[in-house]
Amino acid sequence: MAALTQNKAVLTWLDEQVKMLQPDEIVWIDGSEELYDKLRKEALSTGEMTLLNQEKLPGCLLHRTAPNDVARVEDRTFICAPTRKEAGPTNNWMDPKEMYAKLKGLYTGAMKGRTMYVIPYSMSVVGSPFAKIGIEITDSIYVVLNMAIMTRVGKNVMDALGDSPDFIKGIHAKKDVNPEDRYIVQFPQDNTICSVNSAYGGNVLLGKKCFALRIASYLGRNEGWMAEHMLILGIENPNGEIRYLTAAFPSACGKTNLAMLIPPEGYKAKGYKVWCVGDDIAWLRVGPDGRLWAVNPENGFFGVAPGTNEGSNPNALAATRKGTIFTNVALNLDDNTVWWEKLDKNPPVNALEWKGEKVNGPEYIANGGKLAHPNSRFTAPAVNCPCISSEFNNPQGVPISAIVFGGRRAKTAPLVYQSFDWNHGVFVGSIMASETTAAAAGAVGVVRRDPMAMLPFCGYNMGDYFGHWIEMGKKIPHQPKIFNVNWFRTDDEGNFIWPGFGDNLRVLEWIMKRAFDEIDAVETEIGYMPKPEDINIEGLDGITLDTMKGLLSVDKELWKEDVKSIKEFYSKFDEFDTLPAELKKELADFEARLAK
Ligand code: GTP
Ligand code: SPV
Ligand code: MN
Repeated sequence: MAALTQNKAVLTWLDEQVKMLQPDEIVWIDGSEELYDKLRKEALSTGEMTLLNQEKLPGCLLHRTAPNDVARVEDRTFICAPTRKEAGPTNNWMDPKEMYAKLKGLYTGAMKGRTMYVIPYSMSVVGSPFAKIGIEITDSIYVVLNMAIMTRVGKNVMDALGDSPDFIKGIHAKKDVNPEDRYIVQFPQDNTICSVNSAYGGNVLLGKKCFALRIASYLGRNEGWMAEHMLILGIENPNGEIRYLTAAFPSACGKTNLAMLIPPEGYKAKGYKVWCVGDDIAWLRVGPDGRLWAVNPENGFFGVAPGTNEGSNPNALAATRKGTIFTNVALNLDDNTVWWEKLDKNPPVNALEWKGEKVNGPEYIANGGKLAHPNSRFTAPAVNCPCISSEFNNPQGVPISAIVFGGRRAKTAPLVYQSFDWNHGVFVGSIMASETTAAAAGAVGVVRRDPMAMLPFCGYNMGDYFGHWIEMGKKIPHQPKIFNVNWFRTDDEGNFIWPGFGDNLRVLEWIMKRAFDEIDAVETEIGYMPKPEDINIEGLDGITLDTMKGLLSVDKELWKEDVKSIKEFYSKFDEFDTLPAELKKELADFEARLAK
């Protein structure tokens, strides 16, 4: 098949890869519906995908990954910078030469008897000055069809690249999905990503975490911008004014849900609306007006399916009703639709669970089984989302008034607090902690430090990353205010106290009022906090002023314990001495406030 470009750098790189991978055939993905149709048919004929009910779910497909290949694999993810110092103490590192040699062994002949697909894609609007171009080669139709939803793919991307050698190289070979030889490797200095022996989302859709966070965070540091694991949303108030915020929560901690939230009845009645610009990744730059501006580099949502329903997130559910690929959810054999935990109260009786085994749904669940994998996902086009922002395709992005950090903490962290200033906000982000989730392989529910929700996604030394945050603060004349939230505080029985989901708007309202200096606050050891009566609880069942006092309480003893664990985490950065002095000072000041 004819190449979609005459670009020498591209063609030379491809030639090398073809020699190594030895595919039978090469197919350029030109972005045409015709080609996607052909690939869909092929994937259906081989059983790689299942066609769903085309009346209820037009254009929707189901895919199952190997049972050992259902989440990101952090222990097999590497940042291969020239030195270990550049990768830093929180990333796996291997000497690039050694890693390239290992990968060459795994890649050689890996596409024999297979087709190599070449996917030219743009992160952010094609041709925008802030967009970045990548080319992913893969032997998986699943990857092609997912990339077509998640990014902007096609010949126009190659046209936008022209003769430039400035593109991110991505190689993915599925091989036999052997977990022992699975590697997800970033070479930030070479603009290169290599993935092998996986066929699961975050490991293989290379535009997402590998490029738009790991490589982009490195580029952002060099070029003076930021790539963050953040949703972007706009809150339209009854005057029609829209104020934007970004929020960084770790994987499976509520970004997609917050980004698409539906205002509670009382707010709706007053005319509040929420607009989604992005649900996972934000690229942030200082605009000519001195504000921080954010774009979402993606074009779709790779969202967690379980828990998504008419009550929790009707917008996400609506987004999945057409043109969506479902991964590792259950199949309802009676009507050929999909099901996952908490979709509704009627698990299909006649079902294939996520691994493809035929089961009686209600019985299977009664015996402790899960019909869908906890990290099962939907890949849905952003345009499907009923609350997609009119600014979604604006290459300049949207101006950000508040940055929100948050995680899953059963105790310690209150519902919301505000940092004293930018540097204190960077400190608040750097000490983020959260219970681990099914989004990555490994134990679930263990509290770990996950600064800025970037622990698995920072493409360089995280101490230097903190330094970059401090430096960015100096370059933003009109800084957003920085906050921390926790939707996940539990009572003595382990139930979430705060209702969450749409009702989180009640907290965002306070955040925006603070961002625009429209309300005062209480100064505490950890930061500024709302007066309990300043969070609107009108129309909330079972939440009283006392509940709010509890949710907003600061337990100094718990925070003193937390300081011990913060120190332990910070001490990781001693080895290369990259923790900024500003953060050391913030920690000392915090300790002093707690000791008072
Ligand atoms: P990634 O795509 O992995 O980055 O996840 P995410 O941060 O977008 O998380 P998502 O919104 O998909 O939510 C993950 C899980 O948290 C789902 O099971 C949700 O139902 C649950 N969740 C989201 N928001 C809330 C909330 O406000 N309260 C509670 N209790 N649970 C929530
Ligand atoms: C996450 O784990 O944060 C995700 C899903 O958004 S993945 O694409 O697998 O990274
Ligand atoms: Mn994510």
